[in-house]
Amino acid sequence: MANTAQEQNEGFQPPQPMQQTLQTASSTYFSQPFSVLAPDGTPQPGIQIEESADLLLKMYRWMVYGRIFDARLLNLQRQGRMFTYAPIIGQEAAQIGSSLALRQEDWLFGSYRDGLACVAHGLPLEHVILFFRGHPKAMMVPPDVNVFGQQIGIAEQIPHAVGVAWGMQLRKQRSATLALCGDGATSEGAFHEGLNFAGVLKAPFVLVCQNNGWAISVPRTKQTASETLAQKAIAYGIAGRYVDGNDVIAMYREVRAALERARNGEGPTLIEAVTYRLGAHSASDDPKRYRSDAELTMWQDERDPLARLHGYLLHAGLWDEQRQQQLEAELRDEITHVISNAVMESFPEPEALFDYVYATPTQTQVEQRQALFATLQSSKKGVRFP
Ligand SMILES: Cc1ncc(C[n+]2csc(CCOP(=O)(O)OP(=O)(O)O)c2C)c(N)n1
Repeated sequence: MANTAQEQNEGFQPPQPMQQTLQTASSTYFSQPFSVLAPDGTPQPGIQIEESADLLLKMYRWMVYGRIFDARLLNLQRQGRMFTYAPIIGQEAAQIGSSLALRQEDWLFGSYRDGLACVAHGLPLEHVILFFRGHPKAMMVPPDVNVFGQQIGIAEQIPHAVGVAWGMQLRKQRSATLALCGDGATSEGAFHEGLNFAGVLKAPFVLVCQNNGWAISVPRTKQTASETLAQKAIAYGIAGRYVDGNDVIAMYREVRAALERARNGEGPTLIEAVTYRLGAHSASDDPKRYRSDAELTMWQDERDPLARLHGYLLHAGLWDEQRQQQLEAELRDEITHVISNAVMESFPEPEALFDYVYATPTQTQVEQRQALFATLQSSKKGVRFP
């Protein structure tokens, strides 16, 4: 049988050296994404690891936590306990490097795939589960947690985050906002509108675009003719950075520096994190229909972000097999406990769809609610969902 994935698409390979180096006053786009660790976990020539052992172990713990809960949540969906799920596997370094670079007072805005970043900035894991159970409680973020509810509309979190950053600037707060998005989001109006406002207002805002190779079945090469996504920063007059998104230390350094510039009034940054979605787009996607096994195997075997940090920790004498087993056992217990509580929460009634849109529903909403109720009542399933 013909390999349709290879016939239709160029696929997604690690970046080749760029044909040109673009330079503006604020940005340099190196020919390769910035990285601190080579894929085998050894430091790149001439680079010192300045991060403390505590920080590196914290990064690793969070990445393992993400890898474990991601597999468990996909299983929950398969068991019918969540409506859908968007796997994170492969993007742990991009999300953890970004999230751990935040200060507590900074705000994080992520999409449906950014649950790990959200949890590492304080969102209880229960909220991620409730989000995929379609429960309104997912959006009721605890008051001391600076994480906006996960966004399902592509790129919509970007103008939200820019608006909050502008508010911080007007209130003269020394804090910033960080939004995460995917490569497909760069083709949405909200991406351009958000970055344009951010640039004009010099808002304390950082956008990490996780270029994971694919927007469902659309490869990065068909998304845009730009050589990199980072270079789009030039058009908005903001800083741009091109970073190896599977290198948690590189991500942490670049996002932390960008947030610091933002808080200092030096303007926003667009960071392209080159990574790869090792899983399916969502629980209802079959990636074998559009991407080759060889591509997946290459990223899995040679570019796994967990293996990279694990390699460094071993090399630095900070890790061993016994600690690995202890950590996994501990995290599995912790995650099992959270899942048991979250699945006790009943599925919301269909009308909950309308409950938190406006404090006082509009006439249109009242009519839509009645129409939905009538339709469900006349269906075989009655008024319950699913
Ligand atoms: C505004 C909007 N348009 C279309 C969709 C349907 N949709 C869901 S995911 C997706 C692809 C997104 O790709 P990307 O931004 O690269 O993020 P990824 O899923 O790879 O993390 C699309 C088009 C949507 N959710 N929102």
